[in-house]
Formats: sequence, C-alpha cells, structure tokens
Amino acid sequence: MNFSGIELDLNQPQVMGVVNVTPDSFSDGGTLFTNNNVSVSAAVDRAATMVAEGASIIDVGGESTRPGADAVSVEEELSRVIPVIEAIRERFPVAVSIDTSTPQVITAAARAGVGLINDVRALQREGAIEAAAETSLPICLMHIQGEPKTMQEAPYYKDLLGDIAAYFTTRIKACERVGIARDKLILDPGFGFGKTLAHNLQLLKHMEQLKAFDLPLLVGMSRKSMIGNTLNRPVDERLYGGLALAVMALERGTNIVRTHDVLATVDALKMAQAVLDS
Ligand code: PT1
Repeated sequence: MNFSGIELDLNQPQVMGVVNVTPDSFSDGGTLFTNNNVSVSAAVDRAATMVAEGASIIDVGGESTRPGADAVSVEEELSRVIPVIEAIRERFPVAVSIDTSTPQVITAAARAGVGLINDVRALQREGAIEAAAETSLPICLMHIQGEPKTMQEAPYYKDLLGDIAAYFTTRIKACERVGIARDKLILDPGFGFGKTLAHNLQLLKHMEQLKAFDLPLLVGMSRKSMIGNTLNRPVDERLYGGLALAVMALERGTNIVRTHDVLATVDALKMAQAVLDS
C-alpha cells in the first residue's frame, strides 16, 4: 500500500509508533508539551527514536480519544499537529498518519504530507468523509461504539463480531459512495472504544473473522486498560501484556500494530512472523 510516496509491504507486520501531541493522553500525556505549547523538537526526537527502532508509520494525534477525554477546538488541534507532521516528513523517509476526526485537520494534514488518515470515528463527523475523499489518501476506519467521553458507560453488543462487521459494512459503503476506493481502506476493531474487558478479550480471540472483508487490519492495544484490568498493572507496566496481545493479533491476520513501545513490538512481531513463515 502506498502512503504518500512511502510504499509498505502489508504482507510483513508493520509497526505504527504513537506520537501524542496532547497534554492529556492516557499513557504519555503532556510529555511533548512545555508551558502548554507543543514542543516540535521533542516530538521529532520521539519520532526519530521510533524510526530507528523499526516503526514504519508514525501516528500523530492532537486530540486524546481515551475514555472520558475532552474535545479540543479545531484551531488548537491544527496548531498541535501540523508543525509536527511537517517536521517529521522533512527529516525521515517514514509514513506519517494523522489521528483525527476533524475535516479541517484531515485537509491540512494531507497538505503537510501525511500518508494515512486514522480516524477513530471512521469519518462519521460532519464533513470528514468528503475531506478524506478529496485527499485520495489511504484511510483507517476504526470501530467505536458511542463517543470517547461516554463510550465506557454501558457498552452493549447483541453479537460482538457481527455488530462490528455490520458497522464496517456501513462505513465501507459510505466511503464508496463518495468515491473512496475500497482498496484504500484499512479496518481497526477499536480495542477499548465502547467495549468492556470481556468484549475486548473476545474481540481479539475471534478477530480473524474480520479477514472476511479482505482488507488490511490494524490494531491498537498498547498500554490499554484491557491489559491493566487483566494483570492489575499501572500504565507503565503493561509492556509484556501488550506484546502477548500483539503476537495474538498477528496470528489472527493483523497487518499493522499501533504501539507506544516500538522496539519491543518490532522484535516480538519479527519473531512470531518467522514462525508463521516457517
Ligand atoms: C486505536 C487507537 C487509535 N487507540 C487506532 N487509533 C487510541 N486506529 C487512539 C484504554 O482502555 O486502537 N486504533 N487512536 C487510544 N485510545 C484509547 C482507548 C486509549 C482505550 C486507552 C484505552 O485504556
């Protein structure tokens, strides 16, 4: 798949490193901020480390979507992410994705050189799908039930995998209706987005069912509460649990793993892939 000039072989596991430019992210919130301003050089340093560790995509986000997070203004989101995207693209031959649901941010990020639109709301925000179509870029459509602010209040599914598949069918059709080619789409089941611990575990266990769409799959489980709640570990002690989940996702057909822990994840996936290839 081509990510704005960067060609990635999705038959090999690809690792997406997370660069959060938010003051309030769940795992590394505020570390790239000083005096409430984005530190572009700190973000570039973080990206440089992740590229050296083997990340092939850097995911830049300016609005936290963790459970309970507050919204930000369009102006604030733009001022956080655009300078960081430009700086990373200037320095490294790496694909950059923009983690956003905001149409103005989609448009500006495309101009700044991103290769992938990563939207946890699967382009449901007013104007987002048209903005995304206009860019001709690949898009990651993530499943979410509800909105980040309230999604963990009472998640409910009649048929977990069936409901998520039905959602993807609807969103893929919506994309095709505005002229987005099906082969530009990547699907993400959205671990932690309107799901109980039991839902998250069942979703991973059965996620190979999503291969029926015949589209690339992306997952993000790194440091999430599904690990914390199972192991009773704080956010900074969830690496080993996260590696187990990443390997299980690979076995079930995942193509891209989104993580805060690039080096460890690259090694785990390389090792697991060697076994799958043998
Ligand atoms: C994800 C993802 C994302 N996750 C994609 N983008 C986050 N494509 C942000 C918790 O339960 O999985 N896929 N962008 C981060 N969101 C969360 C959600 C963080 C839940 C933490 C939790 O702890």
